[in-house]
Amino acid sequence: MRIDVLTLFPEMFEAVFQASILGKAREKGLVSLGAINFRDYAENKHNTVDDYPYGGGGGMVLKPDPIFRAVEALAVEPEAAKPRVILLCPQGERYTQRKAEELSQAEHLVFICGHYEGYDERIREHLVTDELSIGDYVLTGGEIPAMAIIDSVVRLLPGVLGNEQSAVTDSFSTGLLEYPHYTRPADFRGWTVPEVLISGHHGNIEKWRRQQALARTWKRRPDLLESAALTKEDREWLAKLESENNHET
Ligand code: 4FV
Repeated sequence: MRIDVLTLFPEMFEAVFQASILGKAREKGLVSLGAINFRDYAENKHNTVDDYPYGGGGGMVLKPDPIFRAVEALAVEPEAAKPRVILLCPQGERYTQRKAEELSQAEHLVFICGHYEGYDERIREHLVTDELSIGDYVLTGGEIPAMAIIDSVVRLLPGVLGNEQSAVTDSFSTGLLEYPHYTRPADFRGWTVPEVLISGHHGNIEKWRRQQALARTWKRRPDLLESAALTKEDREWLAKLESENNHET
């Protein structure tokens, strides 16, 4: 997979693209990661990439020409699939694990990171394929959202995570929140690890983990249960949780 980021602060991506999982994925050749300063594609006297809005009003608007030139300069091989061009903004589609799984199938992703009140609409209409938001809050720029999305997509690529299974059982990948994890020591300050996890009985361990994931999801994110794939056993366990909860209240 090829990923390019259009930004005014390419230096923000240097450490992120070299460290940890992303760095190893690059070294293994599983992904290529590039950060391009789209100011280099501003061909006006002062190299400006933003301008005042037509119609007046506060804030500056990202100009279309530097962005179009930067994307067109990515020199994608003619036979390569056209890239997904992703604009980061609060008005975008709310980013989820399902979207991460969808994007992980793409050959080429291009992220546009702005720092402005707005983006010239012609960028949205004629260049962008996806507008994404990482949450209902306003950041100073699209760089951190781009890093979050790139991180969540690259970890799903085959060969990136040492144990690919862990991506499958992550929170949200199963449609549920993740079950609790424990590691050595078995007794830490008197707080002990659940017996079942030390029993060596894999069937019981799997059942306990599923029940814990259901309970945690039921308590913290019941909305996820509406779309999760639940078995008859899952539903029986949830009904038990409900009845116990009703007796307590
Ligand atoms: C954002 C978000 C976000 C708004 C102004 C960048 C900033 C500036 N992007 N999810 N929340 N973007 O706040 O994706 O253009």
